[in-house]
Amino acid sequence: QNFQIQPTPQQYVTLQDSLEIPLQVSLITDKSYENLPAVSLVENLWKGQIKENGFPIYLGIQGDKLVKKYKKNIPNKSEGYYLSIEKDKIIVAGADEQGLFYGIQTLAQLLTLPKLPLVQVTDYPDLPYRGVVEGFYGTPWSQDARLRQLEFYGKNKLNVYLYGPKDDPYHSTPNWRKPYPPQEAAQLKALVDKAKENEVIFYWAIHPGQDIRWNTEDRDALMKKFESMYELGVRAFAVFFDDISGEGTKAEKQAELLNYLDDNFVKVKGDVAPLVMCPTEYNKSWSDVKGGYLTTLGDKLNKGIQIMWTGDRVIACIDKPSMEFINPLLKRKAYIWWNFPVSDYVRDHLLMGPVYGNGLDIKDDMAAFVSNPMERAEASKIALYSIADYAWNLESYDSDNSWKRAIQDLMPQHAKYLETFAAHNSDLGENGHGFRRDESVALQPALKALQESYTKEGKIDEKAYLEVSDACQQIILSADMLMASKTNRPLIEEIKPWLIQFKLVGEYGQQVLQMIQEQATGKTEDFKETYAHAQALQVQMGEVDATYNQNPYQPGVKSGSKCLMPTFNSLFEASTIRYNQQQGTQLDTRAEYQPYTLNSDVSQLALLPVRRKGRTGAVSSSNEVILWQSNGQLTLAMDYPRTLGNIVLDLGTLDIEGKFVLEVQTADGNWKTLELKPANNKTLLVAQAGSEQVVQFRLKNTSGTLQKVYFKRCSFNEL
Ligand code: LOG
Repeated sequence: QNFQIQPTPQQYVTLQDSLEIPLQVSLITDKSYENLPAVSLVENLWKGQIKENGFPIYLGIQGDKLVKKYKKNIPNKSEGYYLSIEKDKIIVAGADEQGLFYGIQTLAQLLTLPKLPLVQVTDYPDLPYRGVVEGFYGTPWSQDARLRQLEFYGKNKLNVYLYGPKDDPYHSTPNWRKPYPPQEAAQLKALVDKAKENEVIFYWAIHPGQDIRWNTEDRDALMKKFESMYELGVRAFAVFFDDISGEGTKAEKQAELLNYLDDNFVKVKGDVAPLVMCPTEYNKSWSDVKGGYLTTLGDKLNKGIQIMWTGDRVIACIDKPSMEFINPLLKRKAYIWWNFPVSDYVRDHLLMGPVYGNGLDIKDDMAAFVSNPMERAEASKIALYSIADYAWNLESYDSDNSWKRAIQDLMPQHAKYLETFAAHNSDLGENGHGFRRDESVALQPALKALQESYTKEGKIDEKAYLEVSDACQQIILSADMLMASKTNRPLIEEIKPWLIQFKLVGEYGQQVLQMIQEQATGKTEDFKETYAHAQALQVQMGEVDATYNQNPYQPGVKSGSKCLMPTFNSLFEASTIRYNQQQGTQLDTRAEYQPYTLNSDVSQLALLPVRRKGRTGAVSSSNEVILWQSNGQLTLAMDYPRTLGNIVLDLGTLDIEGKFVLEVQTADGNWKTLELKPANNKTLLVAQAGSEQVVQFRLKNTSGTLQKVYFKRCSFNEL
């Protein structure tokens, strides 16, 4: 693959000549730059080899005498730089401190080549803010992971990191009022320092909305918390009002608080970055324009305050129409919070495919583009690399090329294997938001041809067969090689359960191929054994799914779930059916079975997947506030009448009397109401389904008005 600067520069001119990499260099720069991250970076590149008579490197910032000659070459854009590598010198001239740093980052990339090419790079970012919002539910990133991230942001020219993990108790309700204990405080301070070294603005976010009271006491508590974070070195702040209900959601009050912080904290301190806020109506599908929430924010919030936005839906790609909808309401450019590759609502999947779908023509419409990533920090880097590429230079963004470079960057020695893995671990599976990604793209035609010719006519498409067979081998090889790889262990540790599963998928594919071969050629004895082998692999895949990553939300480990597994399962079933017909046998033909079906006219619930593990059924939970319309219902139907034990619900409230009714329909067709009782001191509710066999149960809003509730749990067990 050809060498390319990351992120894709605006202008890159190469002079078709090169230079031996200078072993010793001398820095010609201003004394006052001594402590700049850019200068430390150069010093690191030539550790101990910065000498009086070395190869000259000029480092300067627009306005300096030193780079006066290049005044015209330096882009007149913040964070821009001009880098010129000449036969007898190197010039790095930044439009500002950050620009100088990025110029050196580009130089650092060129230094990985065998020889240093003579080039002139004129470069700057399309968007003023680019980066990451650690804003997901689930285990927050570890300190080590965050330190590695910040360095990665520096390398990829990302300049913001917003710290806002939902499960950090000191970020959210009720402990947002309390200062961090000493150990956590020290760790945050270390992150702030690391961010500075990488020219990343470290935003600390607070999430007070669920229990904030709009009085001076809570306002002062918030100011005090900001003050304590300021003391740790934080110079950028955000307030998130997402996923809350009640008092805290009032636009008027939110704006008042933010303006107060802006006037009495940000402006008073003088060295604090613009405030960022996440609104309660943070996407179009939930916004009630007539209700006036967004227009109130747009009108009232001080002009310098940034407002976040996730697009047309919670999970959505951003395009021109999405920006044209929101910007006029906010009376400013929206600060995009892109919910990808976040996987806190599909925790059994890894999202490692290409980043695509965002408009390439909206660089002037956004104030920022930040990504909400996966709980798995290293695995998120494939997407983050491409997001950095996109946000720097939208028009030149090429998703496939960027994806391949990202993989190369993460695991240079084993890129081929990681690419195989990532190609088949991209989609999210069924989910409540209905957001999907392409998967197994290159193999799709062969999978389809093989499946169609065999299931329809019992014929084997030889070419497709060979291609799929080869892919299975590659899958097994990749899983083994990655598992044992000595490079990038943090990544391997994160994805290990999926590597184990991935290998089984490859092995299962091989057995299924053998099944259709043996069935088609009449090797009946061989078929029986291969069938048993395939079943044994199904059992093992089930065990991996039931053993690793057992979070209570979407437990388990799915791999190749969009194309590989459905094709293999269909071939398993088709070949077993054909075999049974031929031999008069009754081998079980089912590769997998779904006994429960969900049905709902509440749009946020309608797409939630249901799963069964052992004798327990569960509807996938949801993170956000559900707008449950009057008479709206959720029904769970059984494949045949089953005896249920408990039905457990968590709507985030115990106050359901007169609002929700839970009913079961027994085998005789009658409906009866079940009593929901509080199960503990939290918000869990339990009902006994009784001893009769049940065909379905339903939960209905009988209050006559819209209810705003959470949907944290809906599970049941069979007796
Ligand atoms: C949350 C976020 C979560 C994401 C994906 C925003 C603004 N808030 O539905 O914390 O990671 O969706 O589940 C959200 O997106 N709520």
